[in-house]
Amino acid sequence: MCVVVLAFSAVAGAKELKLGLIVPGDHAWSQAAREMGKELEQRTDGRYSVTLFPAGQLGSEAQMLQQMQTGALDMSFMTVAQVVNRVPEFGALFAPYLVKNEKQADQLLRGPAAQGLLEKLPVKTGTVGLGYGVAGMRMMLNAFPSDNVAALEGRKIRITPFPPVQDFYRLLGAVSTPMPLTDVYDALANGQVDGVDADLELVWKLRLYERAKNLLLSGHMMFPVVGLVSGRTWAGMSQEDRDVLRELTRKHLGELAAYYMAFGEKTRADIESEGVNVVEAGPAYFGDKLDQWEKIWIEKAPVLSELRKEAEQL
Ligand code: 3HB
Repeated sequence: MCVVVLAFSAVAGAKELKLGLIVPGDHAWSQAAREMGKELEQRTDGRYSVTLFPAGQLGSEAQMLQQMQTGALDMSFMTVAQVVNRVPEFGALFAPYLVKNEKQADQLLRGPAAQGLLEKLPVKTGTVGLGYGVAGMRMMLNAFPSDNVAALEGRKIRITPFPPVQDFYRLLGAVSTPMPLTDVYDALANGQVDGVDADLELVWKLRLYERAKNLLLSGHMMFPVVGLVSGRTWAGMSQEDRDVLRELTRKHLGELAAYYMAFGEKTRADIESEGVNVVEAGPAYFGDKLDQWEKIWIEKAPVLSELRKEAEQL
């Protein structure tokens, strides 16, 4: 009898958290969300479970942010790119060559300036930012030889549409073309774009290398993800459950950096063996464009100077 009552009460109090992502189910962010959900269920004795909606099943990130505001969606692992559209200060995290690799990106995201930015989210977005993770460093995959920055002039480049990246490509003289991840392969195939701003995971998992053969390993920006929970969902949780959700989100997002460091090493060779011409590039490739970008963004996002100082210590 006692067992029956306990089992009943566990089910009656169970809450399913809906978590949306724009990335495909096999992307590392989706894996991290899945692992977080499993551990959350164990740690809360089944009071909470997580159901994933990957690949933009619930709409764009802008739509998911709205759904979290109304409480229709509980959680998202979302690009910080989307957050910049609501809170421009976050744009500072996309400063070119702020960090050298995913490991440094992760360290900087744990520091005071980046953590301080999370405090702006409840008022500006109606969500609570639990913690950050990374994607692979940004690079370009082009259908034209791009050994020299001048080669980018007038080219149509697929970008994730948000101001820091729009400014970057405008300064390079390229025509930036916003487009969801799912459309990129076809757009490269039919010439709608000449190149993409992307990371190695996308180039590999979306098989973009089949359609463009010049990989510019520039590592020009980090590309963080933030774990968000709806303010309404948060309000209905006990302090103990909130602490567990925060801890586990930070843990699983925090493991992404090590994953990408290893993934980058291996995948570069895999892509080269598919006949792709790989060229490495650093800040010198972009000449004075980087200073121009910095002048614009130090005004729009003054936290950039703190981030640069913290990055120097890494
Ligand atoms: C993107 O290029 O828009 C993107 C890349 C990711 C994850 C999410 C968005 O690795």
